[in-house]
Amino acid sequence: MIYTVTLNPAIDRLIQTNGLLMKKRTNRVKTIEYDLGGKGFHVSYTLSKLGMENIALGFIGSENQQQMEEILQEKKVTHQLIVEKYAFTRECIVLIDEESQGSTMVTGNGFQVSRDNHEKLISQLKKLLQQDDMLVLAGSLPPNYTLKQLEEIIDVGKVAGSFIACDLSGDALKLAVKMQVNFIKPNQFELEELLPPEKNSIKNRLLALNEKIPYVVASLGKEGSYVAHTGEIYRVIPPMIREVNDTGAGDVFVGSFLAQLAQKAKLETAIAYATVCSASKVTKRNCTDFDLMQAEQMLPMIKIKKLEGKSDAIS
Ligand code: TA6
Repeated sequence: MIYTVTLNPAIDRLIQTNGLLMKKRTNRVKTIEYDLGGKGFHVSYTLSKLGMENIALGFIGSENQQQMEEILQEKKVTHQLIVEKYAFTRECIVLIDEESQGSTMVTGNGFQVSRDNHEKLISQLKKLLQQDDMLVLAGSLPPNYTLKQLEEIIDVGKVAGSFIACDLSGDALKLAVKMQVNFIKPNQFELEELLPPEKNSIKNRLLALNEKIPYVVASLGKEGSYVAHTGEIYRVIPPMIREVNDTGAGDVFVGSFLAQLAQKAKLETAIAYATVCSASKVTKRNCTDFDLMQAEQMLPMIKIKKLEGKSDAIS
């Protein structure tokens, strides 16, 4: 089974403005839509869409529980969430304009998780997790949630012997690296934070991380990604597409990559599917959707090259 954990859940409020979105101007709303938010939930949605059984774990606020549950139901996300009383699940505002030239996100902070609820999550994970399972930890930590608490969660996965995938950032990501989880997906800035760029090319930084972490994906947005596994580095160039809303593209990448790994696909197949599914997501208006048929049509348009020698370049 694959378990995703969303510690800091969210409802995405997608606001499309009339005309071009501009600073120092009154931007009038054209449409408003609510969508699933929170990286772990997005990964669950992707997994389900690709036919992979999974359960979304984590927390949900009691005060707007019904709204969040309705979105989860509509998106067919199977979940076993722990309710935090008197708390509101945060809203993340995603702004796109009429021209739909990419999105801007403003994220809420989220609610504090009580000690009791953290303990409940730990016991739930201890009961559920087994060796063949995958544990996916994705998204920001709730306010005042400590690294120690995150460490306890990763520890349960370690003790169970599960495959642990982390899409985390900042100190949480550093902890995941220190604890030698199985998969991380830093972006370019996070990669620089993990290992300073002065002496290190991307390739060397990835190789250093790959000594501890079996799968390292460095995402470069429109520029594609690098993937490191068993000491080999792959440079991935995505298809050229018209960007509408890139919010959630990273989550689709993680979900489709892990779906392929869970099915024991070859690494290059996992990379290819993750790249085209996330490219398809970028062409969609909302924050979760992607189209598998459109994605598969893009398979011949991507380049995956194993890097030889010292160069980071792809020819
Ligand atoms: O990756 C997109 C997204 O999942 C949005 O839906 C939004 O809810 C946001 O990320 C939350 O990110 P955070 O890092 O704050 O957990």
